[in-house]
Amino acid sequence: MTTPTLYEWAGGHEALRRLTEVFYDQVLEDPILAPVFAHMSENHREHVAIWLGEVFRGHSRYTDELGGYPAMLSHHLGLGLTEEQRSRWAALIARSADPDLALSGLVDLADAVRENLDDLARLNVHDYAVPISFAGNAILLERFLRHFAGYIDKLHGATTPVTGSFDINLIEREPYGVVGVITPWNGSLVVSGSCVAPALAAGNAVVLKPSEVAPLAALRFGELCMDVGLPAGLVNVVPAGPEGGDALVRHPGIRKIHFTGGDATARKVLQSAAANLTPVVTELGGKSANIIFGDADLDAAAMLSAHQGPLMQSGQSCACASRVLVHESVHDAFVEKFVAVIQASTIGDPLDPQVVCGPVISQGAADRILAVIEQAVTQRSGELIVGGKRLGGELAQGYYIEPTVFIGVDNASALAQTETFGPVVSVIKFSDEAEAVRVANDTNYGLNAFVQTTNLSRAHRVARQLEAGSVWINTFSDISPQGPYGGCKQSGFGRTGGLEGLHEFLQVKNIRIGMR
Ligand code: TXE
Repeated sequence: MTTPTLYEWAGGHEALRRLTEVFYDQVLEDPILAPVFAHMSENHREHVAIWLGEVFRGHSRYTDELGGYPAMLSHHLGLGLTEEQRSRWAALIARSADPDLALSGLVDLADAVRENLDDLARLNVHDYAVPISFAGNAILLERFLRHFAGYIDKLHGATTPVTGSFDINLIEREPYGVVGVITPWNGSLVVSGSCVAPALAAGNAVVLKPSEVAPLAALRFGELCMDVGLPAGLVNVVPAGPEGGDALVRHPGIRKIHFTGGDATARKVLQSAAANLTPVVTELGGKSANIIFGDADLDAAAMLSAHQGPLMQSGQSCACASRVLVHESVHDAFVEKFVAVIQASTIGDPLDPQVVCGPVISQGAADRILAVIEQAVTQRSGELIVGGKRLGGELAQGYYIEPTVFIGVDNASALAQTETFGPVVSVIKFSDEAEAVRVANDTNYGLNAFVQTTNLSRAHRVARQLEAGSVWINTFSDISPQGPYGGCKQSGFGRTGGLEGLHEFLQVKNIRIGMR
């Protein structure tokens, strides 16, 4: 099969082909983008054409004329998957006959990520405005690749006895085939790593669909996969919007979906996946409680709560500790230290290494967050003591929202119950351990929970009562390849990381050999 030209990929659309060419002319003159796009192969130009097509479709009056565009995407998907992907997958399975080769492939990819950490960090900044001081999360991608590479030659099954017979009863785990990974705009590399690495280690091929808001780092990752010589088609980065995501979920060639994003989208994904009964893992939002007990180290707790709360990614993280539950005996002392850390933090240009808090992702997000704040003030959900406004002055051009703190918050209020996905936290006072646990669990979400205490027995006791997939005691939500990460309740189901994360990309087969 001949590789379609850019014009063909543009669905024969002159304007889109021209847009892509103009895009390239501009990009190759840009000091930041040129290094990223200059040595992009024809194959990647297709992806950029598709990505531009999505932008084009959204902004142009050609929508009707381009009506068949999603079809082009599923054509793109269908074509590769049916003929080439399967053969490449089959090649990979054959390769797994030589685990050393597959293992070295993932290790080479981890090395390539290591060599391009600065590049990937800068693309993270361009993707979702995460401060460069925090954009180095591509190192997690590298760690996931190294960790799961180690599993490639250790994917073993089991045998079990069969009552009253000498039959051999084998339990084997096999790859699904081709899996789809859909990532959100915040932390696309971390989510990519936590899904793509175990999927490959398990012997699957992957179609990775980054968010249309933040495709750059994922595209670069796709390129690194090509650069290290992974079989073409093993990792396919398809930047597209909701339609593209839906096309991926509905595609009969996709045997498993890993979705990370909001719960509203997750419901659509599950509905679409029902068509082919495609199994889905969902990693969704949170409204995590951060419990500060009276015996906690308040200076450490204030620092952690500020960064795990409104500062890290401007609160745009599923792991944002957005409900701070403080024991009445230390409430005022803690709030004073907490506010001091927030007010001492540098807010500004995410490319400035001194900056710890950058803008939010879009005008829409800024408007939504300001509306949440205004509603909380109007409904007296709590007392606004810090922030609450959009920043002006030299930051007026950007979507900067002040880190915002409400105290005396009613946990039943929308402020405390709805994921804001912005730099807004609620402080809630409690009087005893049972009340803290009750309030912490009084949410639809269950992704993370945080506990600050110097009492180890209490830490263990409380951790077991908290309804959350991960509980962090006196530490940040330091996601690692070794630990299974994921939610309960409306924060989703399934896990990434650890053996649990690997098993998400393997299906179990029972083989019984009759011994007569
Ligand atoms: O999500 P969206 P966003 C959560 C976070 C917040 C949300 C923010 O808590 O709620 O994600 O991310 C694609 N069929 N997490 O705004 O809008 C879309 O193109 C198929 C949790 O990006 O749900 C994008 O690629 N796909 C998390 C992706 O879905 C569709 C870590 C997510 O988009 C689609 C980070 C459709 N119909 C954020 N519509 C965790 N728990 O680890 C959109 N998409």
